[in-house]
Amino acid sequence: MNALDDYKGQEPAWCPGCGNYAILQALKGALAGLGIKPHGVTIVSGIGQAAKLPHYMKCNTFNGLHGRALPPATGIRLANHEMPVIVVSGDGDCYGEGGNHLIHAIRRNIDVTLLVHDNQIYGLTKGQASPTTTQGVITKTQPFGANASELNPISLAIGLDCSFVARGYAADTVFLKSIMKDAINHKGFALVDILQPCVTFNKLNTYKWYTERVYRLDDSYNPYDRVGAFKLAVELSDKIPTGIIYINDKPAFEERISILKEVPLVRQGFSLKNALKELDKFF
Ligand SMILES: Cc1ncc(C[n+]2csc(CCOP(=O)(O)OP(=O)(O)O)c2C)c(N)n1
Ligand SMILES: [Mg+2]
Repeated sequence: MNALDDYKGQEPAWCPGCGNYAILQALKGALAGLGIKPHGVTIVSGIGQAAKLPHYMKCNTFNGLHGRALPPATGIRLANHEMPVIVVSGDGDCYGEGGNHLIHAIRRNIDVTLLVHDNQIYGLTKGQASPTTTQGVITKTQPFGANASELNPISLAIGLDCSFVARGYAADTVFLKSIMKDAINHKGFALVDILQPCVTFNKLNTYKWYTERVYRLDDSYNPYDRVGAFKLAVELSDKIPTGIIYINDKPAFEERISILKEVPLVRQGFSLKNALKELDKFF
């Protein structure tokens, strides 16, 4: 069993009280609990406060462009599909700038785990509205209130028939850790939208606000029922369900590529002669 300290990276520079600390702790706990060693996992991110998480971990990491974590994660996974790949993103990074990549990664069903720190605000750039900011909320750049209606990532993912869709809450760290373990173990694309209080820039969705609304789905809930999951996702109520909301066990992208059936690309031999022969066919 690994100790949480095995994954310890640089000292986090997040604000005191930020929900990101609990998410970092849950992720270390999930990896340790699954027996995944630091050298046996890759964490990929883009730009934002959430996207700094790989700096605070010791493992293989790739920190790319804003909204662009999923393309390198796809490449890493295709090069070595024996290594778990985790993408860490923010609500702006993933649902805004990276929205197009998200849609197509879900469609491909690439076997990566996507953790979205959803603080319903752009944190790094100091408090502009993100795609999940509640309509009407006043921000620095929208003094008359966020104009557009908020995006519902859970119903979007179920609509795209995403293979695994879950919601966690940073302050319910024990449950979040168990959701992360299930998401990492799942074969296929797994989205975990994590409600993350931003103590500095989001004065609406506070710890108190979430704690009054969040509840855990229990064993009587069936995540394999797509219509039921969709209903749960779009139902407007004062209560916010957390847990695994939807599962569709279907073949992952890697399983549908014949050349990946035997060994990962990284362990397949490369012959320049054969490559040049194949290239010749184009001329
Ligand atoms: C192409 C591009 N557009 C805009 C920015 C500026 N920018 C950096 S982070 C960010 C928003 C991050 O918000 P989110 O993903 O929600 O992460 P948080 O900081 O809230 O964790 C923006 C707009 C950028 N770096 N690159
Ligand atoms: Mg954010």
